[in-house]
Amino acid sequence: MALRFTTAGESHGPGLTAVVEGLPAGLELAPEDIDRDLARRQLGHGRGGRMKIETDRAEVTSGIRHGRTLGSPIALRIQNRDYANWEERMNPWPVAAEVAEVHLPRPGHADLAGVQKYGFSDVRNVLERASARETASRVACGALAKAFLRPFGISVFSHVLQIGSVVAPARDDLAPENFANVDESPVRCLDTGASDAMVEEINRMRKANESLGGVFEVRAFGVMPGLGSHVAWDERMDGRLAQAIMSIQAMKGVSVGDAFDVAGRPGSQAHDEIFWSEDEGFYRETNRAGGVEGGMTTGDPVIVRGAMKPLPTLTKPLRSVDIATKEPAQALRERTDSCTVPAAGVVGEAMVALVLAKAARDKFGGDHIDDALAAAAAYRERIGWKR
Ligand code: EPS
Repeated sequence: MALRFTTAGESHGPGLTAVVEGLPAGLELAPEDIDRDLARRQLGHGRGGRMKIETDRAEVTSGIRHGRTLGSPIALRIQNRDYANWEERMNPWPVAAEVAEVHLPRPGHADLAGVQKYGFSDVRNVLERASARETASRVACGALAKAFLRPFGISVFSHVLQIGSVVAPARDDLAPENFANVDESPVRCLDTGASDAMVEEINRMRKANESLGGVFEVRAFGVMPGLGSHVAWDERMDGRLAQAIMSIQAMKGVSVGDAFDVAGRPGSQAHDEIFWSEDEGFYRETNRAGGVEGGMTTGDPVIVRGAMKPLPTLTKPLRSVDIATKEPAQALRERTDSCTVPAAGVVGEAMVALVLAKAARDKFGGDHIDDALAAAAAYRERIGWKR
């Protein structure tokens, strides 16, 4: 069965729900596997008041028994603690109280196109689902994908490369151990100097009522060659990674490997030459391709970046129009975060893990995790992959 997942839930509704189908039976899992990533997603300098209210935990209501998957759909539920403060406004059923509608769409948000498309008079009917609160569900699903990838030797990490105008120095020497302490930086940046400058930039811009975007990078290590395929457009790994990253709220760009830099180089400096040795088998000395060639993984780390726009809820709102009166007005002003690029990196890890896990499920099959691992071992043997 193909790996797939779906999420449900509004930002201030009773809770978030996710269902992951297609993981094999017998996979070992602990509650911490999920809750650790949920907690990591809540971190990061620049979050607003909401994160003091929520302590995200996933309740598993199906698909896992005594710490092992059953092969059946895994259902997860994450409570919105803030619902206690929104019970009238977000109740699934009619309430006695008069609930004011929101009529001020924010430039950059789903608000205006959403009310037009779905025929609403209340922007809240759109913004609640468009909110990045939904990414908590994705991170929970991604934690399951990471647990599936782990016995194959695949690990997925992320770090922040840019916040606003502060750019961390580029590094091409990163290994899994370099990410051990990345969450200790308040902006999840590996460079201490840049990390401090990013925190300052957030503080400075927050005082000026501004929000900030930036760039994060996800790296997956231990990925065997041949996940994804050149044979069909929708099997291509780079296409799937791009869709997965772009589907994260507020993303405006994605790149795989050296991407936009490669576009400006001559061909001789754009590719990764191929070598072979008895010890290593096939190997490359560079990874400009970001671990994907011809829509398939190459065996080198998969490297994907996401470019995030500044959050569109501004404490000094932009010009907009009241959708009821059509009069000029300032956009909705709500409690908000000023920068969520560090959290977006954690969401990026989840999405990349889900894409790789799906491709590994497609390639190795099996109803029990041991079937899938045996198929992967036979494949490694056939292609002589030694890493
Ligand atoms: C969000 C706005 C903020 C964020 C929220 C996403 O929520 P609120 O409007 O309640 O202050 O905190 O993110 C989360 C709740 C979360 O868990 O990440 C938005 O409009 O996207």
